[in-house]
Amino acid sequence: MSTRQIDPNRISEDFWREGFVHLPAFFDAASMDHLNGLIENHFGQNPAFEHSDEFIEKSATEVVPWFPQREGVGDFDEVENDADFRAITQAILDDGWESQYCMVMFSKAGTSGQAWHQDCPPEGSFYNLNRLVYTSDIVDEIGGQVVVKPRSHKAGELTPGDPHGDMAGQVVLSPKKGDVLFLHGFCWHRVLPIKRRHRFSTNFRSASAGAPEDLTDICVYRNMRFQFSTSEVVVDRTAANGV
Ligand SMILES: O=C(O)CCC(=O)C(=O)O
Ligand SMILES: [Fe+2]
Repeated sequence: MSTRQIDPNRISEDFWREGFVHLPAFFDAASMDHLNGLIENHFGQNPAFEHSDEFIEKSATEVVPWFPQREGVGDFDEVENDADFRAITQAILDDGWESQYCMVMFSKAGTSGQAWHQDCPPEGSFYNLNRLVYTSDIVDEIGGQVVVKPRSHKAGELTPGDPHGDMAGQVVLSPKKGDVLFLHGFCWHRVLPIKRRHRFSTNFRSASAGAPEDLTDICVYRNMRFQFSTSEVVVDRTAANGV
């Protein structure tokens, strides 16, 4: 039985108003330490980047993904199957929602984090729900804070502009070990540069009923739309950017 005091409907209301909800101390430290150890082991200290140089340069995004469940690592299932975690997801996405995958994202010290983006094009009727779990603290000395623009999930396409520039109204979040961040895929967000050590987040991505599997294949940045499956810039937005 869970000892958490949560009201999934209230959380869902906050989520739909703001485009995100940050829930502190949701998972206990011992299970987070266990997952964090697996992640550290998997990546070692210096993993290779899988993306092309063009992507890294244009997107100003440097992350290395890992899909543990696809490799038969079952330890992450406990988070995914947590009853409260699922109840909140159900309240937000309603019947028919599905888990897409569990993706750990690794960033090395000295890398640029992630530029402003939307995980999928906002003109479609489907969207992804990021369910980000933090297995270690995101602290100012290390960097890698998550920046969100509240209510932007209803504001249409991310505006062109400086990929990493500050935006009016932005909120900087520093999730701690065991925190969960529910984040709408249309909500404008970025990750600040990683100054020291390395940084992880683990995303139990899900989507509403009927969403296609390749929903997040095209990501919207301030200077382009990028398609991961083909490694192509499908829309160049630099003219609109004035850059
Ligand atoms: O790593 C994070 O904290 C945010 C990652 C992100 O942009 C996403 O999961 O869509
Ligand atoms: Fe994202």
